[in-house]
Amino acid sequence: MTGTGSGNAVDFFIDRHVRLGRAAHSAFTDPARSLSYGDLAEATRRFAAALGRAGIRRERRLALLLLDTIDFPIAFWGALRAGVVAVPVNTLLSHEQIGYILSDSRAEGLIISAPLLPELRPTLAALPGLSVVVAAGVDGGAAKVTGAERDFAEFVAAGAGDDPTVAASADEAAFWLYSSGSTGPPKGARHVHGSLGVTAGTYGAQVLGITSDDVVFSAAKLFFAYGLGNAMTFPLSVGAAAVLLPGRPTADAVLGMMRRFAPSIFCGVPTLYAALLAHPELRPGAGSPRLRRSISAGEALPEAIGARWRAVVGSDILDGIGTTEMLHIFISNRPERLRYGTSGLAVPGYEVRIVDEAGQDVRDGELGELWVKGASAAEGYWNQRTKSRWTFVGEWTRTGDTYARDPDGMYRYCGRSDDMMKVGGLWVSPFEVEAALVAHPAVREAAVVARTDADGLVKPQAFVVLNEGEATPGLAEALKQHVKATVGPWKYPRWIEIVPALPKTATGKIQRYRLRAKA
Ligand code: 3UK
Repeated sequence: MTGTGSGNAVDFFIDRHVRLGRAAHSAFTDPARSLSYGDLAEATRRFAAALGRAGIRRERRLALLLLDTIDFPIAFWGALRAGVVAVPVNTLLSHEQIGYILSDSRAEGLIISAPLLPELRPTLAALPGLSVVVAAGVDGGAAKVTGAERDFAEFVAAGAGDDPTVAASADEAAFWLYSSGSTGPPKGARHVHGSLGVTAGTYGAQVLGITSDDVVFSAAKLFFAYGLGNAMTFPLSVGAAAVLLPGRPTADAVLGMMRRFAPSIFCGVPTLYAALLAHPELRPGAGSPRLRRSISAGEALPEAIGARWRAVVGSDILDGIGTTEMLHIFISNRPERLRYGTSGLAVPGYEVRIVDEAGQDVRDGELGELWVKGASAAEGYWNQRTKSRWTFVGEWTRTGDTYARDPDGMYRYCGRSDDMMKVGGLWVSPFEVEAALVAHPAVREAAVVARTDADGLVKPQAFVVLNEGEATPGLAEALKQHVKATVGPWKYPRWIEIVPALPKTATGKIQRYRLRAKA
């Protein structure tokens, strides 16, 4: 897939377009600024050179805690150009979790959106290995920096000079993406340069059918494997453009983007599609006269949402399943082969199996764990050998998802084989929410289970046992705020039921199945 033989992904995704005379074509636009392919080639060269001057060498880690603006692709592809490993971090995580990821990855540098910096300074001060902090103003204005911190525009400008592009191998580490599990800290999945081209050649080319005329808008953020593929890998693979939204993807903000930039491809998660369908101003094309494809991933798309979207917006939503470990989507619906309520068929380039506990393929209609094989799989998790050996089994990757194959061959999601849930496309561990609830002085015990809301989407529900005399009005609201503030805004229990005791087994284990039945 490469043009000149360099396995460095920047050659195929950026420099090739400049060689082919597309330097003036638009690559990225955010509400404040835009970047052509030529600008991107130049800015990533300067950024890569600036990393070298700042002492960040090949194979070392550079964390990105960035809102979606044109600075994200500059930092991400600039790092790859230099052979530095980019580590995009979820900006919604708690400071504690961000601190963990920076420390676990041994990040030597951090590129951070300026609005996120003031609150994070105490966390950063406790990381002795972090030597370079660069703050990026969201609209390109200079960031307020103190001490050794640098401003992004100034950092990039200082990187003029020789071409810093390294002739990386396609098998060389390019970026890590952290993913959380039901137990233990988040794990950094290590991805190589070549995997980007693999996802572009499979899902990007064959399911999206993306061409240079497309304009992509992904409400799912670039720090997420889903957003990274949607709004960087796929458009850059064909010389197309992406539009970026730095703020929260509320239904209002998303419709505003659709009207202003008229994207042809829209990428969302089921919760957002439900919010858009509830918006009084949703119209055919969802505001964009050019809309030709809508895709969904992150959690299962309820059948009713797909059917309502088709009726109101006038085109289908293609649901597909991807994972951080596989980088992007490997089972998907396609325009010519779609059935709502299923994830579709294997994307060409991937093989899937549904296996029982003995590792044998199950028959059609029977439940088993979904395994997947494809060239975009991560190399393993950083410094987590036991979890790596469990997940990456030779050429196969275990998903932890329970699936069945329908008689027509379509793959149907049937839940997780662990206790994890996806809420708005983001992971929630019930144990983490329980721990946050119990840390509140009013709560003695808590149990959290998944409950399906009126749209068919999963949200956490909590059952709590209170300490003596703590049942005050407004407590449920206070507990929700407490969970939002301590573990993440999307993780709070949407329903809180106060119970005198939790159902338990003789050995004292919470009987979650009884709570699930109640929910
Ligand atoms: C669940 C789905 C049912 C499933 C992702 C697109 O979500 C992504 O990656 P994560 O590592 O989570 C993976 C897990 O999420 N899931 C994702 N999509 C679906 N369940 N239907 C779906 N369509 O449990 C899976 O194991 O956060 C999505 C592209 C790249 C990605 N990394």
